[in-house]
Amino acid sequence: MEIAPGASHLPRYLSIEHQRALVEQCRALIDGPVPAYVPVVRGGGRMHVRMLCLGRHWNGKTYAYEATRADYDNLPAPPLPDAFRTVARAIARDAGMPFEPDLCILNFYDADGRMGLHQDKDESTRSLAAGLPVVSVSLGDTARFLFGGLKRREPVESRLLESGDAFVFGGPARLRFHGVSRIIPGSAPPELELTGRFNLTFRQYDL
Ligand SMILES: O=C(O)CCC(=O)C(=O)O
Repeated sequence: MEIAPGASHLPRYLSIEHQRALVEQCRALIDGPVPAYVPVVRGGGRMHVRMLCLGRHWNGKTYAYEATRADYDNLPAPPLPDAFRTVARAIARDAGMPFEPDLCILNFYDADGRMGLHQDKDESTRSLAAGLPVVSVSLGDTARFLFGGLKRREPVESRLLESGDAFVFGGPARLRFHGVSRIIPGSAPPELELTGRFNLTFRQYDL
């Protein structure tokens, strides 16, 4: 369902079995050999999520992508799992967007998790100019997702992203401001046995 030119919300995109499988992979990854961490960003503030970048690392101090986590522990970013790449490609195709994802930012939100309004604009100039999308997958607790305009001061729409939903923004919507104002604790499907929310945002760094 297109909610604005270039932006689509695909509610209940993933079956519960598919969600369970992805949640298992997310759990293993965030507590694996290269664990998720809470980034401290340029201004010194701590983010309100645990983050793990796959395929390429996003450095919260420089806002640049790199192979190793120079802002934290210098460990290499783990590869993007094939199962993740496959689902992201399928979502983009169903939203009518060309996409060959090469990185994913995996965020874990606990009951107090949130993310301020921001633009995703650290991918390559060519990728941004081509409007290659950001593809987002939500798992677990529902999030109140904020979707604004191309300028911070433009009006912001609030929309609930539930477990299994996909959200895509590319083309003219690629640089729209977005964020998460709150998590609704206890709203995850019981089959997932998950307290909190995983969000996967896929991007294609370059053409
Ligand atoms: O958790 C979400 O739905 C949004 C995540 C996000 O904005 C980001 O990773 O840039």
